[in-house]
Amino acid sequence: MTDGNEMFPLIQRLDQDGKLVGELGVLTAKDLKETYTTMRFLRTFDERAWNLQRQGVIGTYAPFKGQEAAQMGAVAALDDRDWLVPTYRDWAASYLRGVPMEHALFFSKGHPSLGDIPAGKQVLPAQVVIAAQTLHGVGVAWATKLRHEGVATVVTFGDGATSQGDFHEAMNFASVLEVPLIFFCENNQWAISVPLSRQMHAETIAQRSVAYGIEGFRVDGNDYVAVANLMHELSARVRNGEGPFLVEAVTYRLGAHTTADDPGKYRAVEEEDLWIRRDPLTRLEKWLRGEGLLSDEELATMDSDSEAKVEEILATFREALEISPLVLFDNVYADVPAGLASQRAQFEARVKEVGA
Ligand SMILES: Cc1ncc(C[n+]2csc(CCOP(=O)(O)OP(=O)(O)O)c2C)c(N)n1
Repeated sequence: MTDGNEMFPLIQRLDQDGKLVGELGVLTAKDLKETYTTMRFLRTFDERAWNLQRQGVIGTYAPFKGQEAAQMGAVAALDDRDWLVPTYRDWAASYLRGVPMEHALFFSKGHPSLGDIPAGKQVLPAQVVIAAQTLHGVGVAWATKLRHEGVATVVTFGDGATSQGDFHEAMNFASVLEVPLIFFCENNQWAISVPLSRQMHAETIAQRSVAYGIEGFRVDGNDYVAVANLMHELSARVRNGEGPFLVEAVTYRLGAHTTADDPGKYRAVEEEDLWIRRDPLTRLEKWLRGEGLLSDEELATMDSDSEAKVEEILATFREALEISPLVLFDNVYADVPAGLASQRAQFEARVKEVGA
């Protein structure tokens, strides 16, 4: 049997004790401090979103706690012209690409603004159909190739997505067409309650690249330094026509799959404890402290700034909720069919009768 671990050794630069075991590479200490500040804000947001669901303010939400380094690293090397094709959990990655954080809340509410990606931002709306976006990613990357744009596209997905047919079709298409695409798998070990060991018989996801004749990589997804450096190298290579590539970022979902499930029912506390010790934030914090670049006072400031930013996001979100329920009928047809127009009229009358 193929030994995937031997073929695709885990790339790491910053170990779980926050010690450099490689080089900072293209990153500087300043980059890492900024990254940590953003990570801390994202963690604050994610935890607040969880509480908002519990308070009934938002609907189902998929937390990304634990996956910050993987998501931030995935897009670290992209510039304005590159594309990101994300899933429902990739709010950290989307945020870095210019999608306002309130979109995560819009998504949970089915709010129509969730599709309003700001003009000029090369991000697709979050995909919830597992692995469908891998094909969309191929389409985007292929289009940029046909237009000779020389840009990189990153498509993100979970480990469970690699069990779907769409993923394999996408890998095949991408390799045959040699598109400038990086398949970025956030292997967080669980597809809801199904562990990786019950998803596949191979040791690694990276080795799936072999079957499609492309290069694969396995990186410590909780190590921002390793992920960001790898993505710098690979995005330069895809822009240069050397793609596609498959990256398996080995990480862990520290929370529930979504606010609708309880991981305590399907996974061991010992496993969670192991990964809490590998928390990407703790790791970066240890390094920054070791370098004398982070103090308790700065952490306190980061936290109060993060809280203030979250409050601003919430204010924008609450304001956006003040919309007519009739928007349900907007932006579907240019010429509204008679049946739908009549439904709209009936709905409008009902809303007037009972209130929105
Ligand atoms: C085509 C399809 N089948 C099933 C589902 C239901 N579903 C939602 S999330 C999920 C698990 C996905 O796991 P993974 O790809 O590892 O991503 P993660 O949620 O861990 O980020 C499933 C099966 C879906 N959304 N789409």
